[in-house]
Amino acid sequence: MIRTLLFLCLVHYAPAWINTGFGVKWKSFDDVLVSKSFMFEITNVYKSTRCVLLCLQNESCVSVFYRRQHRRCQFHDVLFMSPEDGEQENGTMYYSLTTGDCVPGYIHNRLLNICYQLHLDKISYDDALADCTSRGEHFAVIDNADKQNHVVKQIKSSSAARTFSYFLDGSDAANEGQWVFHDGRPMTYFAWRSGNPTGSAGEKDYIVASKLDNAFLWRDGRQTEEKNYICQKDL
Ligand SMILES: [Ca+2]
Repeated sequence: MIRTLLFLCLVHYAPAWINTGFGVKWKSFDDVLVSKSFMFEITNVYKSTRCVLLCLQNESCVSVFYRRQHRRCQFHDVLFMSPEDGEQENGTMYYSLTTGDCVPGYIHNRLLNICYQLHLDKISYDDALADCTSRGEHFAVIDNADKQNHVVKQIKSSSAARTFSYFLDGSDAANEGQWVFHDGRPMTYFAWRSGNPTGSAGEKDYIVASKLDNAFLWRDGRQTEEKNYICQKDL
């Protein structure tokens, strides 16, 4: 779904504040207000560009709403993927923030230095990985609790995304119990669901962030399973 959203115009920011970057107005988000889980809100802002500039100043900020009639900026650390996730309010302008090599349409958490996309089509591990690598990407690398918490919050922020489970980077196919990322780096952080991993040698060698309990904790999954997936673009 995210790939189908249209971009309207670029709003340039003061280059003294950050090296590269811009806000992208998501045309699909006209007249949409998301009132939940915002980071913070300020009042008495007269232009939406001011909201974009303020969002750029905070590395946690991924998207911002300018509520014109209230002259307020509403900052978020997630990207809202669907108008159905918000309420309708005339005059609200929505911007997503990307910088550097993270292209529009991706979720860019500058604080965590990750750039990624959720893919809401359910396909096999091999096909999902092939889709990521076709763009020079890999499955999302979750190597600390902050990234896990952020990605879970991002998934939960979308009414469509939160109904799925996702392939993430990491495998113990080469050596059972020795989990490594795509580049061979040993994994040291895990967000296993209770009782996982469950696989024995040669089976369940891949990581799935499971929708069970709406927690998106991990289980070890099989290569033949069909799941949704998250691709990450290196910056
Ligand atoms: Ca295994």
